[in-house]
Formats: sequence, structure tokens, C-alpha cells
Amino acid sequence: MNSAQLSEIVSAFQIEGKVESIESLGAGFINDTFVIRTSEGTPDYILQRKNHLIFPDVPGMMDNIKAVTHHIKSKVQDPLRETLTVIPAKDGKLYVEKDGNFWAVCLFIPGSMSYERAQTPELAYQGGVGIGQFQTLLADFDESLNETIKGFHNIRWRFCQWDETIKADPVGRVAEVQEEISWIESRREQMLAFWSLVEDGTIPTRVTHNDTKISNILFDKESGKVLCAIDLDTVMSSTSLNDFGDAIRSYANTGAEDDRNLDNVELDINMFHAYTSGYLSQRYDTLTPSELEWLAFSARYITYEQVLRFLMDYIDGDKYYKTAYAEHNLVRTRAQYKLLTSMERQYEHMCRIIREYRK
Ligand code: ADP
Ligand code: GN1
Ligand code: MG
Repeated sequence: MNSAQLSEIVSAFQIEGKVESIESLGAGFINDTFVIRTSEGTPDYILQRKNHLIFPDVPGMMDNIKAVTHHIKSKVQDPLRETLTVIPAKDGKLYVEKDGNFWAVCLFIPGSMSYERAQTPELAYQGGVGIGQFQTLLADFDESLNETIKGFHNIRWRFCQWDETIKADPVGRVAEVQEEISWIESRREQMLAFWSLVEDGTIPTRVTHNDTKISNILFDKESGKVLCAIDLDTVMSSTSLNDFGDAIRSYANTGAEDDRNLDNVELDINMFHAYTSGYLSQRYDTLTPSELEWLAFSARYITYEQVLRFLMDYIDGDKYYKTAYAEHNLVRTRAQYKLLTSMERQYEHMCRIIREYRK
């Protein structure tokens, strides 16, 4: 995509000021993100090419984002910094479609920071506060939301995709990943048993973010306090446990998500503690006893799901996640599996931290 093409797309949106530059940004695995800088005195913006192979209904997804951010804005003190602001196109739509691609723009939140790794427990605490607040702000949201990705955290549905992918073996990789496949199969019933509790209503369904890794939260550059959750493409109805579990997978990993050196990868129980304290400071009174009981397990569930998704994409020929090198998805699979086993080993400790909260 050259700069003339990008400028043409940007000119279709209701942007204030003169565009000075459009630069690529971010390490997201799904969309392409750019910062639009404008002349002094006017806002900067974020431009995104939304991946329509992954999100089949981008207009429906943008409707979700608009509705959810509108709801949040009515409740917060600083509506331009405490949630995303969607900028419509000149024709009033929330996106621009060009040559089969879908583009969307939102305000760049000034004075914000994002991180790829949690460096301190204070940051993890703030991240937990942020997702707790996000869930609280949306607790009374009563419009229906489009399901932007079918069965996103539904392991029963993921197993349907998994079984088909293994059967099809489209690029002939199944034979080389037998050991990794056995990691998934040996925990299949355990994970389905957890999901049954969501299906039978034992664990309630709420409006949730569904992609709570640390890079999807903005922090205030000066105070270090959390500002808001971003990357709202997957806001849907699900269990709020998944938001907790996915964040633990990200904040409490001592290594990188794609670490080649598995010795680097462990669950950091101090980070777990810090994130949990932040999250429960906002949510403890609202969570049901069954949600509290399964909170620690949700970290295992989501990490397991991530092992499955990375491995399934590897078997499928790397069609879903952006990859930087040939075995990237396999490296991610192994690193996330190492994290899962570390969580399994420290599970009792994780449960104790949750039980002892507020004592
Ligand atoms: P992806 O879906 O590809 O993960 P994100 O929406 O998470 O894309 O955006 C990628 C990165 O861009 C974020 O981690 C953050 O650093 C930055 N970013 C996104 N939206 C904003 C915003 N409104 N203001 C400031 N930075 C943003
Ligand atoms: C993707 O879009 P991004 O990079 O924030 C993915 C998440 C995964 C994550 C793994 C829509 O998140 O589900 O957990 O990568 N998002 C989607 O890093 O699939
Ligand atoms: Mg993101």
C-alpha cells in the first residue's frame, strides 16, 4: 500500500486538519494499523485496515464498536480519552470499502502508551483495573451485539475447526506435530467440561472484550494509570472469565508469547497477584461464586485455547495470524504450551490468591 493510496483512503473520512504523515504502527496480528498525524491544533488519528478474511462482517463489527463506545462515553469523565472515538466516513458510514478492503478510523488518544510486555506489577495492577472497569461500564449495556467471529472462545466450536483441519491436513504438517497434537487431545475433556458450565448457565454470560492482551490497553503516559481498553473488534457476549484469563496469559508470562527459549517462559505469580488485585478491586462484588471459583482456571483455558489456535494455524498453512518466519506459529505453540504447564504447576497457588482476596 503506497502513500498516495493511503492518502486517498484517509480523504474519504471526516478528518480535521491537514494530513502531514501516515505511518505504519503496531504489532497486532490481525489488522494493519497506521497513525495519521495532522497539523498542529487538530487531532491525530488511527487508520486500520480491518482484516475481512477474519472478520466477515466488518460493517456489523463497526456497529458493535460504535454502540459500545457510545455507551461508555455517556458514563466517563473524559469521553475522548477513556474509550475509542470512531470517526465516520464522509458518506456517514463507519468504514470505507475500497478494492475489497475495509478501512476504519478512530481518534489517536493523545498522551497514551501501550506495552508489549508488563514490566512491573503496578502496570499489571492497572491493566486489571482497566479490564474490570471496562466490564463494569458495559454491565448495563442491553443492545444486542453482532458475533464478529463465530465461537471465538467456544472450545466446542474450536474443536470442530480443529478436527476438520487435522483431517484435511492441507499442507502435510500433521505428521511432524504429533507430540503437540497430543498436548491438545489429552486436555480435550477437561476443557469441554469447563465450557459446559458456560453453556448450562452456571457461569454467566456478559458483554466482554475477548482480546485483553496488554497491547490492547492504553495507559496514561504521565501517570502510568490505565486509560482504556482498545482493539474492540471482538467485543461480544461471552464469559468475563475469558477476559481475565487472556490477560493473565499476557501479563504474567515471564517470556515472550513467541519465545524460542522455553526456559524464559513461566507464569510469574507476582504478576498474577498484581493483575488479580487490580481486576478484583473492580469486579469482586459483582462476580458470582461460580465465576470466582473458576477464575484461576480461565487462565489455563485461554492459554490452552491459544495453544490450539496457533497449532491449528500452523497445520492449516499459516492463514490466520501474521507470521514473521516459517515456523513462527509452531514456536508460538510451544511457548504457550510451556506457559500452560507452568500454570498447571502453580494452579493451587493461583486459586489461593483468589480465595484470599479481601481476607
Ligand atoms: P490489532 O487489531 O492489529 O491488534 P490494535 O487496535 O490493537 O490493532 O492497535 C495496534 C496498536 O496501535 C495498539 O497496541 C496501540 O499501540 C496503537 N493504538 C491503537 N488504537 C489507538 C488509539 N486510538 N490511540 C493510540 N494508540 C492506538
Ligand atoms: C490476536 O489482534 P491482536 O493481535 O490484538 C487475536 C487474539 C490472540 C492474539 C494472540 C481477533 O490479537 O485472539 O489472542 O492475537 N485476535 C483475534 O497474541 O483473533
Ligand atoms: Mg491489538
